Amino acid sequence: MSLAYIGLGSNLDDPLQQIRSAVTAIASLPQSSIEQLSSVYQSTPVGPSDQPDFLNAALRLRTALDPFTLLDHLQQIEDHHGRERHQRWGPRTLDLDILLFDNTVISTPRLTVPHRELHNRDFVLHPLQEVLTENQLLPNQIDLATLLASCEDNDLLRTDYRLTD
Ligand code: A4P
Ligand code: MG
Repeated sequence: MSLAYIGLGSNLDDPLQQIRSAVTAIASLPQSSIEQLSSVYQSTPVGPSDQPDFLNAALRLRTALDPFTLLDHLQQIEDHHGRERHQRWGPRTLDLDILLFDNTVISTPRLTVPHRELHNRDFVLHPLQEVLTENQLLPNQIDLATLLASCEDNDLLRTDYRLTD
């Protein structure tokens, strides 16, 4: 079994509902179970600024799937949520990123793990902090506090929204 850390983001078509529904879909993936969910955060967009604010969250998944099969499943879930791929860093109904997968490093055209923008993004690092296990390593073994101190500020706000009842 492995531990995968998944980042969730949405800024179109009722983002909270998109993220809740993605959590339900991830919870029913084969050979996998969600161990922990983060709070929901609101942030201003990175990338084109003429788009709505984002909601972001993260979760820890215990899984027997390999990283590429997990990515297949996550992309299917994105597609089922009306994801259209037009513009890099543009608006989206649902974005599911593999942030970390155990301490595995993957560098292929289809999949890069740890996620290549992880260290730059407060809207990824703060939710991730809530779901990390103690012995999980971060890129280059830098600790989370150091990463948080040096990443950009996207007016991050922790909301009271709940992902489960
Ligand atoms: N891919 C490579 N590595 C991974 C990985 N670790 N996890 C490939 C998931 N996918 C990975 O992604 C493009 C390709 O990346 C996939 O086909 C997969 O094979 P995409 O989601 O289709 O498109 P994209 O938007 O061009 O890239 P990406 O990487 O998802 O964008 P980002 O970097 O995640 O940025 N602002 C705020 N405040 N909050 C956000 O959540 N999100 C983005 C999207 C921009 N601005 C944001 C937010
Ligand atoms: Mg993505």
